[in-house]
Amino acid sequence: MKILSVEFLLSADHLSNCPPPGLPEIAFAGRSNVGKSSLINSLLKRKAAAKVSSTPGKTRMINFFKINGTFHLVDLPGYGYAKRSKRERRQWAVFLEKYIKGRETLKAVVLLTDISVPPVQSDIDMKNWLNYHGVQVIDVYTKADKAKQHEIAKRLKEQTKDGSEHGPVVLSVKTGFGMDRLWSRLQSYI
Ligand SMILES: Nc1nc2c(ncn2[C@@H]2O[C@H](COP(=O)(O)OP(=O)(O)OP(=O)(O)O)[C@@H](O)[C@H]2O)c(=O)[nH]1
Ligand SMILES: [Mg+2]
Repeated sequence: MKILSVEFLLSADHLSNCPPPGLPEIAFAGRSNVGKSSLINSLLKRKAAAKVSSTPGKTRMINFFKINGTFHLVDLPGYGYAKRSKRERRQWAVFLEKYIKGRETLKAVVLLTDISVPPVQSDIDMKNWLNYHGVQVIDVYTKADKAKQHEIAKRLKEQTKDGSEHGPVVLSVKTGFGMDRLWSRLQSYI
């Protein structure tokens, strides 16, 4: 995909603050610190379109980017960040639910998991919940640069058992491995 333009649209904390629906949209979800914002920057070949941090909890609102004037990429805050107050986590869960259920232009959710860290209950719950609401899920195992070849092979073997139509995409933002594969999956939705 040739990136001709990247426009940061806005940060929203409520469905009514989101940009008017129109263009197809792909959102990035996963645990805090898994690398959602880094992946968006890497896809867009921009250093800092989305804010990245080594401390979890960096992204706190839903951030919308308009690409080539034709589609949106959406950076979601991570889930499972323990340092947030209960109230804040609750508010966030309600908003996320409204966004996923109510956003008619949402074409797919890229669900990220760290390849070296086995999925935790919140990852499984998220995937089931997205499936339940009929949302297309693109499974991505990231940070492959940190994993050994046999770990990658093992994770892929587990994943093919879950009956998904397509296998997951394994990638590394650090090395660029797997990025083309992810782009071609994204393009099938936009
Ligand atoms: N080794 C390695 N590190 C990565 C990779 N992708 C992201 N990181 C690092 O992971 C950390 C978290 O990255 P972010 O992109 O801020 O993570 P996030 O999922 O957006 O986090 P929240 O906004 O807190 O939900 C940063 O230190 C990144 O440099 C990768 O492919 N390989
Ligand atoms: Mg982030």
